Amino acid sequence: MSEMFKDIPKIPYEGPDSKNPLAFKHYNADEKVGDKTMREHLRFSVAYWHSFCGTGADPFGVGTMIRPWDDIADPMEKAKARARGAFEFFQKLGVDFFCFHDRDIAPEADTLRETNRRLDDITALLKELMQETGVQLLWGTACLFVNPRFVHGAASSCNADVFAYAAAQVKKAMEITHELNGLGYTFWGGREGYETLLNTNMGLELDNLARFFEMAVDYKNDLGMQAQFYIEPKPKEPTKHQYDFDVATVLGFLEHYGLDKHFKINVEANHATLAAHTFEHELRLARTRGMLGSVDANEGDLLLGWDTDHLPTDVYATTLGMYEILKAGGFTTGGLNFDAKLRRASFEPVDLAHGHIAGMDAFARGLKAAHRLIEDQALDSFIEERYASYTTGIGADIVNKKVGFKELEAYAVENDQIRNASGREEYLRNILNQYVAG
Ligand code: XLS
Ligand code: CA
Ligand code: CA
Repeated sequence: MSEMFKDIPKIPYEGPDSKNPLAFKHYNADEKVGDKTMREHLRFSVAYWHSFCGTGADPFGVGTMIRPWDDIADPMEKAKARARGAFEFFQKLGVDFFCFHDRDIAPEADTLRETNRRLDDITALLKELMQETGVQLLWGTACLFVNPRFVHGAASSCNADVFAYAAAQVKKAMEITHELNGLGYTFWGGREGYETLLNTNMGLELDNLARFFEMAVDYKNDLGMQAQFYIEPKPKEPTKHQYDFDVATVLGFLEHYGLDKHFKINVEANHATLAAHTFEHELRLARTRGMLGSVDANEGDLLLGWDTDHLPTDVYATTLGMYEILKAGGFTTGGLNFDAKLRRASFEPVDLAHGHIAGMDAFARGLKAAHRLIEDQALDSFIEERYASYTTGIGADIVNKKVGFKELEAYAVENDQIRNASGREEYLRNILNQYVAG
């Protein structure tokens, strides 16, 4: 097979002193951190849509990205060349996983039947490429938001024909994910939300969304599919109010409809900040409830109010993110999927390498720092001490549900001269700085 990304060599690990821009300074795949290698901890994945389908278009201008398959006119030949290019890139970068939407891998045709036939063709090619390279599918998903039929949403559309079409599309996307031994299947809300309550039956839309997920769970059982289902929260964009607003909202939804045992959460860093949370807040809440499944590794620009999907470079965020992931026991089916794109002005193929090297090095540094924070109990011992009042006396009685308001009142009147200890945030930030600096 002829080389497509000629400007991108195989990316080696050269260590922190290297000046080679096309080398890792921190991500050393086979180096152990604790009892696992970096490769095993981090489980990097490249997002097909941004890296191989993204054009760089924005509301003010057309696409800018230069890709090796640009001049191929036939859409299926182009899709096949793109697939070969994608696997060349995965191998040069040394990642073990990728993720896709159905419409990223195969272009939509005029009929659903023909679209599905095209998907089968490309799925066969992906299967070969996966066997040749050993690269695995972290998760698959369906694009239920680009085509104008989804203008009012998919499972939450006011139009039952659209609900049916979306079901057919997800059924097929699940089948190809299963065929490719995908480790997961993600539901991101797409246009499942609303613009104005003036035209919206919120109760019916939420019930329908739950019905859609129930059908997906049933079909997963029919297929004998093992993949983990994920829901990916996002608060806004494209709709003003997305139903899967944040982790807390998704947990409430899943628990209300009795669906929680069938799903885990795919936390995206940029969606966390759009919801006015930190990345680590969303991860902490998901892990506290045993629902942390996978991560879309990117970062937003906090000066902008939209989903900019930058390749991540903020080592504080990767450290605090990896801290939560390690505390959750690490990934099982999930991984770190770079759902991230190049800036419009970074249009050369080699920029794909620079962006992913930056992301992988940032997470490698985060992993090492988080591992040391945990090993040294640098934060844990402080937190343990801070809550010590709940381990004995009245605190233990509260935790063990031995007391109610009457007993607590009797206690409080005898103990009303309260002394609190400092929260020492600045002291803790100093510690974090030390660990991030390595
Ligand atoms: C969009 C989402 C999307 C999902 C997959 O904002 O991040 O890319 O991850 O549909
Ligand atoms: Ca995402
Ligand atoms: Ca995003």
